[in-house]
Amino acid sequence: MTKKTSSAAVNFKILMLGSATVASAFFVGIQTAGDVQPISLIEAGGAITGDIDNSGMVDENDAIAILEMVQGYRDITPDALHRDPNHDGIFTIDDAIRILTIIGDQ
Ligand SMILES: [Ca+2]
Repeated sequence: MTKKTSSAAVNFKILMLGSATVASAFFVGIQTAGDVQPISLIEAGGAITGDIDNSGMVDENDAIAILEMVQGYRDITPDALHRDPNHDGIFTIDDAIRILTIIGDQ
């Protein structure tokens, strides 16, 4: 009788420990979700997303290049569009902001 009660208590503790583990893992997942980069800088094909001027790195010149294309001061090439930061197929100020955000985080 005593052993049965003890076994139930152990099972309850295990259940509570399991629940706490799941809850804490979920909480940690939510906390770290914001740390994930919104876009991947390097694609499998070798073209670097955001590297608009094809210099081999993403820097402020890429943001400037996008702003120039948005304003019509620079031609939009298919190669540049292939490196579109948010992959929506057009260049907007949002793309330049994404690049500046990435540079700022580094
Ligand atoms: Ca875009």
